[in-house]
Amino acid sequence: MQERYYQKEIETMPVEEIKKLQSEKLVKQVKHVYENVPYYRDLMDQKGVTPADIHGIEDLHKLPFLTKADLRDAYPYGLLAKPLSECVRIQSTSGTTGKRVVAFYTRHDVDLWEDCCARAITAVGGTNEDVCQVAYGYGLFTGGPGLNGGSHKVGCLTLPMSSGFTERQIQFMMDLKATILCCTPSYAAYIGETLQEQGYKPEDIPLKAGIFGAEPWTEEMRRGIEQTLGIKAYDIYGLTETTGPGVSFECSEQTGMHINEDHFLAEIIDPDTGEVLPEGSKGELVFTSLDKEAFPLLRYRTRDICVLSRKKCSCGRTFIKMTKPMGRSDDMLIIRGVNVFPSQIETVLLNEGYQPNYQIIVDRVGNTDTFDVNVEMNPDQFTDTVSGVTALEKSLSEAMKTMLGINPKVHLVAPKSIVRSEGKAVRVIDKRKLH
Ligand code: DLL
Repeated sequence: MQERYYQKEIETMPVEEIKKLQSEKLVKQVKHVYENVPYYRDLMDQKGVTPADIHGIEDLHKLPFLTKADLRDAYPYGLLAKPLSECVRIQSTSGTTGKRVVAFYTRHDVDLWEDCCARAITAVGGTNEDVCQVAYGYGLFTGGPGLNGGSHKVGCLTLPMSSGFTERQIQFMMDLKATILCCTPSYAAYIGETLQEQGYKPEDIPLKAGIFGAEPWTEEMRRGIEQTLGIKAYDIYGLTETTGPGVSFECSEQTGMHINEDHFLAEIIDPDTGEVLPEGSKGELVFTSLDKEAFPLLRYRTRDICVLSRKKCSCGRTFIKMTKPMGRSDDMLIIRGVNVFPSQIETVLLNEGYQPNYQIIVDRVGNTDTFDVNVEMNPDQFTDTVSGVTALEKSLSEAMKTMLGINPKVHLVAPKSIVRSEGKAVRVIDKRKLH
């Protein structure tokens, strides 16, 4: 595939020029924030730093961090840097615990966000000849609106399906010959499963590419979706606080996501000490939005753990790349003292020939953690004898022990008995209430 760019000059800009641009934007942004947001002014004053101390990106480390707790404290208007009369949109996080985070956008902010999504769609080969089916949720969640806006900018025929109503998704996909599918990877897998059940083979499906993100997914899951749908599956990352999807996106190399560095300045820190780590280190991703007007963020701690790399990319883009988030510094499970990432369980399931339809249930009885994993059987196992199923459960539990260091109790359950998600899958039920 010939590499396409939405804004070639920016996306392939020499690194030194990107850094210069970032420095200029940072100086302006810090001034804008200090002058317009009392909450930030207080944080900066407490740290003894003023806009006069910030001359470029080399001074970034002088600024205080901002956390989700700050966003909640300042809810709803405390971090607003523009009058409401200049804001045209709000979006909100998909979080179900605590107070929601609301993000505000001026027209300029929506525009830059949609540019980022347009870059992602173009990077997977999207043009005005494509039919782009957006099956992320629409509404307060940023997935639908972001990719919808990007798809318009590219000039694709946009199918604003939102998530759910899978039969209807499939009917539109087939009748209107959708070529690009945008949704969560778990929903893409479910759509693939449903298509298969209806007797469609990969070559019957008009799709050529998928843009999947908003939740962790593994390389194994990518391969599964690619095979079932007969497409290339690309990752996309973002968070409501920094606009939404499109903060970073995958290119033809499919080896990590390019961060839109003209808008977002990335750092990796040690989540325990806050120390900035050198390129190539694994740590918590921190973003500074360089030119967002209404809801600018300086050094926002995402809690996502990943690695950054400036290794030359064959696609020609010069933007730094981030790996898939490898977990979150705050949702990693600690079970009987062992760190467990749900993505590790997913990897084992796919390696052992199961579908990634599972649920982890953690509880505490007395002082001991219980660790159960419900996994859907493959349809051919469903007819097995009880002793056969017990043997399969034991062997899966052993495979998980090799990966994690501890044995979960595995329960094979009937195919399709774990509730399918139309948005982000609920993989973990932690009944311990440790937070
Ligand atoms: O999930 C924005 C989005 C929509 C991204 C559509 C991609 C596609 P939030 O609901 O605020 O925003 O959740 C943000 O989701 O901090 C990550 O932990 C996780 N996340 C987002 N993209 C990925 C990804 C949207 N590609 C939080 N891989 C982030 C793994 C992801 N985790």
